[in-house]
Amino acid sequence: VSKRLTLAIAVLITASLALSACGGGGSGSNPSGQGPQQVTLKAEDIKWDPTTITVKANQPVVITIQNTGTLKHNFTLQDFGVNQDVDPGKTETVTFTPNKTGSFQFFCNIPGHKEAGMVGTLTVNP
Ligand SMILES: [Cu+2]
Repeated sequence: VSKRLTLAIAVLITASLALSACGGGGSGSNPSGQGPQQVTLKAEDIKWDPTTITVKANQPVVITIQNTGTLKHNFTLQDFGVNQDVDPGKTETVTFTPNKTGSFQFFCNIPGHKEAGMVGTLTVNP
């Protein structure tokens, strides 16, 4: 058996292991026994409360956004493709799975709000 073939087999085995580890889906298959990471975020006129969110990578995150202000607000998290409007007095939820670690900016995309301070930081830990 050539070295190259051995390597190819090793890669295949690793890939199938990784696939089976991610498989399963559905409820109750989370090895840590926890559900999604739940975060509640308030959109106020004109700021976020809290302004920092910390989550773990590769686990679903559910953010409940409560607009407690009198203006329409929006939650944008470009790095993970999240863009959700929230009307005054309304609550919306967004779900995403952070697939990279680091610090990412979230903000309100209503004109002027980001500039006025509706900016926060999502930290994704390994
Ligand atoms: Cu806003």
